[in-house]
Amino acid sequence: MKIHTSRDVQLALKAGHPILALESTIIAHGMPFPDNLKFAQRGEALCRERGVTPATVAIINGEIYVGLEENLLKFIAEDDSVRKTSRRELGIAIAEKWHGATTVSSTMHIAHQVGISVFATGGIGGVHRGAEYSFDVSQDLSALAEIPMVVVSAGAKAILDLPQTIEMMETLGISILGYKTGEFPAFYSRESGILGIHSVGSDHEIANIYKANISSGISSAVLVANPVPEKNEIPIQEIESIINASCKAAVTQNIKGKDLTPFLLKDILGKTSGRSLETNRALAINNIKLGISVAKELA
Ligand code: PSU
Ligand code: MN
Repeated sequence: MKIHTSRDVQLALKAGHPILALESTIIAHGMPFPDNLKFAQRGEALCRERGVTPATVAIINGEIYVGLEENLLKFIAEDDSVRKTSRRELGIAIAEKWHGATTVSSTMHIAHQVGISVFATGGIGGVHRGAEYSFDVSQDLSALAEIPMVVVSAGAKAILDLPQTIEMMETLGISILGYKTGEFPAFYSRESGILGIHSVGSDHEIANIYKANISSGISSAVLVANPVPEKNEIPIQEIESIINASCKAAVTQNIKGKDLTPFLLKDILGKTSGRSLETNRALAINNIKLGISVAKELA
């Protein structure tokens, strides 16, 4: 696999300086333009301000990039031909010269190939509601099961069946850590009602658990579940009926497979008059901040 690493990423890799991997599906398919570009630029700037090299991953014309120059970041944010590309589609994207935005699964695969160990996203994919009929379970889970990295998230997206997602992660051997909470956060909301998550209090503790996993020969990921800041959350009682309505709309309009998550995020954005976008932005930035400190601990 030929990978274009940006100059900054190359230098940081050589010197052993901290690097934070970032995905591009959240930019291309998770948020509308131009809010997505502003979010991506802010995330990268935060990394730099705090002494960490950002490594946004994407595919341009079938070539893999780790670390995007400004013009490529803009392209990913703006261009309609950029396709959502998960791990199973990597070979297709390369051979068929796609422009691709990488999901959690493909970003983890690529970041791990170049030796980056920390990655921040918004919320991971998981077991969709009604998966007992649709079998729709995100590849994010199989990637988390197989790739030893620290992934910082605000839990799994609330559009999913969260209890089933947690069960599946247990089966797959994924270590879940609640950041300063024993309750699994629900993306837009801090609470999900799912208790019993192992709570950690610092970036140092996260780094130690990851190192202990590695030295034990464990090859699955450490998923950090970092609740959205209180001031930005949409309480679960408020968002749940909206999510239900959006899930119904997806069934009525026969939206399935890889189109489902982007459809739901967009539909919820409409139904909340943009409030969910602000929450998504805030939680993703909050995850980048924690990812930055964990990357520094591990460097
Ligand atoms: N987090 C967000 N917004 C997003 C995603 C994560 O806040 O759009 C993306 C990630 O790329 C994740 C994908 O891998 O959603 C999940 O898609 P699916 O459910 O089709 O696996
Ligand atoms: Mn799916």
